[in-house]
Amino acid sequence: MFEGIFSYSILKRAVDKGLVEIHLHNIRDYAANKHRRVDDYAFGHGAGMVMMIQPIADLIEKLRKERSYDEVIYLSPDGEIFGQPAANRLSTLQNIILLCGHYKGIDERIREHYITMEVSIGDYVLSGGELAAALITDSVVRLIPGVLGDETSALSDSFQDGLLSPPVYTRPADYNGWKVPEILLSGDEKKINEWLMEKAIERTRQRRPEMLQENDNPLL
Ligand code: 6GU
Repeated sequence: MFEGIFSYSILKRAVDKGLVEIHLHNIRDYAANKHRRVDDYAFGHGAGMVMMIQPIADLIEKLRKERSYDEVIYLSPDGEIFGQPAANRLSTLQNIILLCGHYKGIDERIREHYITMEVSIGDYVLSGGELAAALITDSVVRLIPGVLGDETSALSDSFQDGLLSPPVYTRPADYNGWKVPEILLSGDEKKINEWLMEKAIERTRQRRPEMLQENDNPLL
């Protein structure tokens, strides 16, 4: 599931440039039984399988001998909803583990003894944590200095200043009568920046009004 995602575009470039290392581990490779089973029936519940402690514990113990980890993150719908502030913080760390849950979840003792942070990507249920792990990886890696060509572009992303992005345009300035706003062609940088900020605020007010209320946006 991950190989395609990590083999293209910005993630691939980041890996090729040596700016990040991404290691994939298959929990099944750590199963102690010959059928490579990593799940078992839940104690005290009818339905659903639970991921066993031993393969996960062995993998985490092995990794912790190789390097120290700043966070061991469990991807689960009960986690804290992931957002840009968490992406920013994770991008400053050295090493993190992303553990993908499956089935009904992982044995609670793994959460108690190894997990330092639980993350969800939204209020819907996925069949496993892999898509969430890929999404988090993308959002974190692109913030590592040197990963994006234009150093400033991560800072001007939607959300980075608590606002949605203003509209953008490129050539031609007139496409069969559909015109680019005059001000963007004026060359007046101050006026242009004021216009962009106004449009960002207007778009945020129309589409995500709650963002203007949140966290005392210093720009407003
Ligand atoms: Cl991180 N995992 C699963 N299985 N479902 C989710 C999720 C994670 N975040 C939202 N739904």
